[in-house]
Amino acid sequence: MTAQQFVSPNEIRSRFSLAMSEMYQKEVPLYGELLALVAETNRQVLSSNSELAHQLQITGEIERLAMERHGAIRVGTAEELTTLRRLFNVMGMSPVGYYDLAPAGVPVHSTAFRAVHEQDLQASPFRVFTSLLRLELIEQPELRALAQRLLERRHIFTSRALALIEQHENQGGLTAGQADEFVEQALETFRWHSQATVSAAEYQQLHDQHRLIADVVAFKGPHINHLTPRTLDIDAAQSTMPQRGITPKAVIEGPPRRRCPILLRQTSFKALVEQVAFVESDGASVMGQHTARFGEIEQRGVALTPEGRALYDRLLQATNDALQATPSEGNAARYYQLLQANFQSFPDDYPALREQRLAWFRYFPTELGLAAKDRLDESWTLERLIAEDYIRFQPLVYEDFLPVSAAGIFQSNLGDNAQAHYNATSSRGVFEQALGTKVVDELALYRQTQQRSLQACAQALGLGAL
Ligand code: OOG
Ligand code: NI
Repeated sequence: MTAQQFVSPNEIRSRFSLAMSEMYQKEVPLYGELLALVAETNRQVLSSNSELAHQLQITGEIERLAMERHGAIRVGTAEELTTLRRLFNVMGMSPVGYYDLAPAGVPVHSTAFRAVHEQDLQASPFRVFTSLLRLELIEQPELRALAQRLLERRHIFTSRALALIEQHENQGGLTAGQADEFVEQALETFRWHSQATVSAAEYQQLHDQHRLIADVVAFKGPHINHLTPRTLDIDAAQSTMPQRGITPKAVIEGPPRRRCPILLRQTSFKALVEQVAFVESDGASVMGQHTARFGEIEQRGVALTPEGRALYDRLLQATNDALQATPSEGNAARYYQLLQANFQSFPDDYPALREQRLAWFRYFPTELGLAAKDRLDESWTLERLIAEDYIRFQPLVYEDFLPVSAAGIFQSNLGDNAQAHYNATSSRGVFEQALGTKVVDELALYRQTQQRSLQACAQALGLGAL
């Protein structure tokens, strides 16, 4: 079998992402409505903001915009997480970054599975925010034991999916027929099951400990709990949600609205109350409700360097300190005011962000630069090439997540009584052990992408290095 006969991981990921979206639209029709709203908003932004349209054309983001989405799942054991890593690997997705949500009162830690190279992200930017429940944070020993028992006896992957993962590992890829089957089989893991695996009383116990625990433990598998398309104007999308019968959460997570968007802004619609059936010990079925699945939208901006990120974290913290409360419906206006005021000290134009090394960029040679190629030599610095308009730069889009925002998204879908406090220390090592590998450092990825674009410029302009 030669590599040519295998379907590329990018192709499998792109097909899987589409299949997942189609499944979720059927499961949660409101998500389809959200997609329509985002498509309409993006059309309007692109037709009215030619500068942004141009920028997205140069970086190629315009081509991936319609396929851009992330999803989220939650699993319960190391074995489930390890197997998920192998499943995502078939689609060219690696675990990037570590997110500890315990300090924010959510008993999980997480990573994001995604493609790591800009060319692969361009082919399909699909990502999955994947959380591992921290059973050790369940206080009552009997409840912890119940959760463990339930998790140990479930099988979240079909046997065909497991066989195809192994085949991929052994032969180095999947053929066309195998890839089709893989997409179909892998999807089963993420499907919603309205039949719970516990009795109504057990569900209640798990739920009372933390709603998230019931969501992870009481069902057959880690149903996809939301999907998130990328919007170019999250404020516009948020404000038109109610016109389409969608109720958004109180505040948009992340940085304030800016001319040059940074990192990631997110908002979601409230999780749906859904009918589920519990199984009693005598086999009888009892109807009940479960609330977990929702829809989300996000606006992505430029990725920040460690310095930029430190500044972001500091300003967000200052905002929350000044608010002295959790952002909510009641204090939303004041929260936004404080956020805007605090972020005044974050430069809001790309040249300043670049000069102060707060953000990552990609560099592109201009027609002018290519025409001047023969006159250039090693004495030309990057700054001079930029000053002469021989090289231009574009913001490198943030591909990851934000722990404070993620906690806000979790909380808004867990109800008001879910504010828990955990003193557990961050345990990246424990997470990596469960995952079976170290997570990739996202900052190294941005640095490499920026560096590759400089190398490509140097080559195009006949220079040694930049
Ligand atoms: C994940 C919430 C985090 C995001 O976009 O930050 C998330 C979850 O609810 O399982 O998806
Ligand atoms: Ni999300």
